[in-house]
Amino acid sequence: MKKGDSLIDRLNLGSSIGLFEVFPMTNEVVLERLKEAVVKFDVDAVKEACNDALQQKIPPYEILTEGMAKGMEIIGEKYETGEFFLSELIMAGETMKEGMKIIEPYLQAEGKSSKGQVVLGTVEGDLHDIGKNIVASLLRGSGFGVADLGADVPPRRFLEEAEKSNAQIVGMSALLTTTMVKMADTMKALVEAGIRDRLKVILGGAPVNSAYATKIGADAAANDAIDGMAICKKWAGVP
Ligand code: B12
Repeated sequence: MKKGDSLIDRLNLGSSIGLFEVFPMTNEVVLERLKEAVVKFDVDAVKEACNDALQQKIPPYEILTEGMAKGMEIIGEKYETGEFFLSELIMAGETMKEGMKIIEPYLQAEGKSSKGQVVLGTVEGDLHDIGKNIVASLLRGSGFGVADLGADVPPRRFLEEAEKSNAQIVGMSALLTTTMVKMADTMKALVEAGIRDRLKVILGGAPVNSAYATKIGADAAANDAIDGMAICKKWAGVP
C-alpha cells in the first residue's frame, strides 16, 4: 500500500495516530485477544493485551477471569482431549503468570489497614498456584494480612503459620481431585493442635464445594476468588 492509500492517510489523521484510536477496541475485543494470546502461549501479546485492557479501564479482576482464565479453560479442555500435553500446561501457566505480574498491583491497589490475618496455601502434592495467588492479591487488596505459604504445603506448615501469626482465617487451595484429601489432613492437624475453634477455614479451587467443606469440617468453600473474598470479609465483619 502506497503512502496516501490507508484510511489514516485519507482521513489526514497523521502517522502518530494508531488505527485503534480511530476505531477504539471494545472491551470484548481486548479480552478475546487476551484469551487467544494465552492459548497461543504468546507472552508479548499477553502483556500488550493486559496493558490495553487496563488502559481501557476494564476492572482488573475481569481481565483475569474473562480474559486470561478463559484461555486457561481452553488449555484444560485441549489437555483433556489429548490435543495438549503437560508441556503445554506448563507453558500456559508461565504465560498467565507474566500477565499476572502486570495485573496484580491493580488488584492490590485498595485498602492497607489490616482486617485480619489469613494463612493461605495450595495443599501438599498440588503445584497449581495461579488461582491461589489471585486470592492472595484480592485479600491483600481488601486489607487482610496474608501469609502466603506457596504451593505443595504440608498440613504441618499451615498449622505452624496459623499459630505463629495468630491468624483468624486459613485458606486452602486444591486443583486436583487427588490432593483434596490433604485438606482433610490439614483440618485434622488443626483440630489435634487445639486451634481449630478459634479459626475460620475456607477451601477453594475447582474440585471443592460446600458439601466437601462440611464433610471435612471446614467452614466454607468457594470456586471463585471474589466469592472467597466476600466470605472472608463477612467473617471479619467488614462491608
Ligand atoms: C496451568 C495448569 C497446570 C500448571 C500449573 C501452573 C501453576 N503454577 O499453577 C502445571 C503445568 C504445573 C499443571 C500440572 C498438572 N496438572 Co494442571 N492444569 C492447569 C490448568 C490448565 C489451569 C489452572 C489455572 O491456573 N486456572 C486459572 C485459575 C485462575 O483458576 P483456578 O486455579 O481455578 O482458581 C480460581 C478458583 O478456583 C478460586 N480459587 C483457587 N484457589 C482458591 C483458594 C481459596 C481459599 C479460595 C477462596 C478460592 C480459590 O479462585 C481462583 C480465581 O477465581 C488446569 C485446567 C483448568 N481449566 O483449570 C489444569 C488441571 C487443573 N490440571 C490437571 C492435571 C491432571 C494436572 C497434572 C496431574 C498433569 C500431569 N499429568 O502431570 C499435573 C499435576 C501437578 C501437580 N502435582 O500439581 C487437571 C486436573 C484434573 C483433576 N480434576 O484432578 C486439570 C483440570 C486439566 C484437565 N482438564 O484435565 N497444571
